[in-house]
Amino acid sequence: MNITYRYQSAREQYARLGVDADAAMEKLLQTPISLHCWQGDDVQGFEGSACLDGGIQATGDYPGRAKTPRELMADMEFALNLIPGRHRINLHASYAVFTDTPVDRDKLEPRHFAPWVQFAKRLGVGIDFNPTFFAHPKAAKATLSSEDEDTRAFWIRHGVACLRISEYFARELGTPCTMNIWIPDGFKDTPADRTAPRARLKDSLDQILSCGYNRELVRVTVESKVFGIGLESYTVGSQEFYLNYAAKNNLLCLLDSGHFHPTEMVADKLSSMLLFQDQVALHVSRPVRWDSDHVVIFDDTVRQIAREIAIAGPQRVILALDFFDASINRIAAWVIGMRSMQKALLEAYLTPFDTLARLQDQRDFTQLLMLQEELKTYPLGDVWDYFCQENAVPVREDWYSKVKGYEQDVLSKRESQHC
Ligand code: RNT
Ligand code: ZN
Repeated sequence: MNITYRYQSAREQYARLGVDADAAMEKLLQTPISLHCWQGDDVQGFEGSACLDGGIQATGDYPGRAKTPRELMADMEFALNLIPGRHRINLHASYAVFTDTPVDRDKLEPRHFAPWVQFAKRLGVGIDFNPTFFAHPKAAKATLSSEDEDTRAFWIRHGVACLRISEYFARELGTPCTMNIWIPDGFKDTPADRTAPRARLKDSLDQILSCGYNRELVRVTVESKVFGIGLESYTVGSQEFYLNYAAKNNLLCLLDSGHFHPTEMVADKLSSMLLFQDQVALHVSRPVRWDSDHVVIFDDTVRQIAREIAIAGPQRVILALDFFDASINRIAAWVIGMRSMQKALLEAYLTPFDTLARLQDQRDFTQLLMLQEELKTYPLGDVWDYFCQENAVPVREDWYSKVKGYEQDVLSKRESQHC
């Protein structure tokens, strides 16, 4: 049936609930999501590193991994063309492009990211950034919390270098850069001293931030984690550590949906955090039994997160995805993750919150439960299809044949190689 016709019918059904479907689609256009480059190459980067460490892991050996800047950029562009709306891209320091002699991470300069700026300018997107505190010989034991002063100084220099690069992105592209700090430091077994590593992390962050960066251009976020592989008993950068550090230093917290105890809901944290902070940043991910970084799908966790974003207003939540699945077509992984997040946001923007909140205030929990359940079968898909059509991207599963074509023409011709 005709997409426009279906949309008109859906629009009427939502209007009866007091929901404006046109406004919901407009809001969705105003909700950029930062597309993480690292799904395209299993978090390998361009430094020739063979294996991932730091307690994170990409499993699978699907052919066609991007191995060069040119390939990764082409793949990201291909994916972005199948995702409605204008988004951002999210880079790691390990994706520096060396045209002359490579330098170590503490010597990185803006010029090493010039090709990314050119790429972002051509696509009309902003760039977000992440220092890379893993997959490096000096990260084998610890980074910003290291007991070895030379190692710690190296990573502090890396943090400062990344602030300069983030300023450069923001200046060049005319949009603030979110720079997210995540470190893998922690212990496999019960630590003797929980305090000293955290005190060193605090001091390292103080030193990085005191370099005098431009806070208008760069929004620093700090990402906590409850555990990682080989770091089961203790992580230095815990939630309490960063919540307090961010509050004291006027930074933002970044919540990754895979970084909490399995029954904790990130969605439930947003309303509390946003009463005390202007903004919160998110890494939307999908943990399956552990922080496995599966592709984001339209599940209850993501739908609840989307609801909180809709209630708070999209400008208060800095949204990025974070997953790396090497067992499926990597471009499809990006497209599925982004489109699923967008569907969840659209559903949230189409929800009659005022009515639901009134029922809650009236303590009419029967009607509230009834309406929440009935809403689940409202014609979200009709609005979504129309949104895709209007934004000139394939409707429903039509995007998949394009990815398959690209796989045949481009990805399958790449040499296979995995660690
Ligand atoms: C790791 C963190 C971190 C990384 C990326 C690559 O558990 O989630 O954000 O996934 O920076
Ligand atoms: Zn993350």
